[in-house]
Amino acid sequence: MRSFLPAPAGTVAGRTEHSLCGNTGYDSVVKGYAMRFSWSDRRALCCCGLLPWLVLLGGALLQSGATQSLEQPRTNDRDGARMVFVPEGPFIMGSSDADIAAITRADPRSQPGLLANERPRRTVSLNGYWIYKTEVTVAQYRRFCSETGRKMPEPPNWGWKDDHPMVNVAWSDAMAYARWAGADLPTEEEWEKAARGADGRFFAWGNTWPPPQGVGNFADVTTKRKYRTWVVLDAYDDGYAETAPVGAFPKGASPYGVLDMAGNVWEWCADSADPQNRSSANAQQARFRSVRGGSWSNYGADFLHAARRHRKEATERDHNLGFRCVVRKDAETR
Ligand SMILES: [Ca+2]
Ligand SMILES: [Ca+2]
Repeated sequence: MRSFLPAPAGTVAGRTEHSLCGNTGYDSVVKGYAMRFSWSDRRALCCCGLLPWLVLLGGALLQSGATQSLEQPRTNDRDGARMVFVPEGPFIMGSSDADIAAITRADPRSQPGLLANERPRRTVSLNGYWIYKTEVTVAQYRRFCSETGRKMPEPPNWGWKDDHPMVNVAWSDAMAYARWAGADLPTEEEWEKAARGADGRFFAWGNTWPPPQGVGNFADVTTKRKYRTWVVLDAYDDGYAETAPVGAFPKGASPYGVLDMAGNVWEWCADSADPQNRSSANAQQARFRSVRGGSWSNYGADFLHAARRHRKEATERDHNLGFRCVVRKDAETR
């Protein structure tokens, strides 16, 4: 029987997951508005004399600044990565004790003690930024190596596959790539907002656990066929034993249309994760760095919910750990 997590505190009362456009994607919403004005529609509007009013309305929106937050998706010319825009404004970050209890109830295999560092649940406001729609791929990283003379790391045991996420990279490798691409690694705040939107949902896809089929690449029955002693999601089959091609699960898109924010590979963030050194984000000497999102080797709600905070030694290279980049709107005007 499928269990459903209660709506987190702070969710707008009376709205369903669907009304919060969980799987439609931010860019799709923008495109949806554009599609309504076909040429035939425009002719009809002209005939009715509405066009001048539309022009006036557009001018008023521009003057009010209302359109400034609706930045279009764009491509990073450096590496060809597709990026979606996360508009400025507040979102709900972290977990309350009640949230942690709800996750543990929905998935009794969860370890609530590991989630204590997500507290408190709070409102955080960020400036606008673009984030890569998918994890950086093997092909993109290979090109970076080719142009900079950097050596590719050892491949995972399934070999390098061009459209799969890059793995086996240390934090400094990921940061070097981001700089080469004219970008940065996301902060934990940027990563979490891109994953769960502004409505305080637990997972990128909403509040449903176990996950609906097709929302991401996790430790599943396909994984179990290859790694027979592993614990997996017994009723979930995504078809991939290890990594999957990036962006293969559009049903799991975050409210902004960002893909694989749960599963496929963990993602390096910019932040220091030294327990005594949390405030010095980006400190080059940090021994530990934050990683977010879980991977193809995780099966639990405790690992796959969007607020999960995990860390790795910055020099560690792992077959389930990659990254994606951000480009900040304020960085473009400097
Ligand atoms: Ca899988
Ligand atoms: Ca991921």
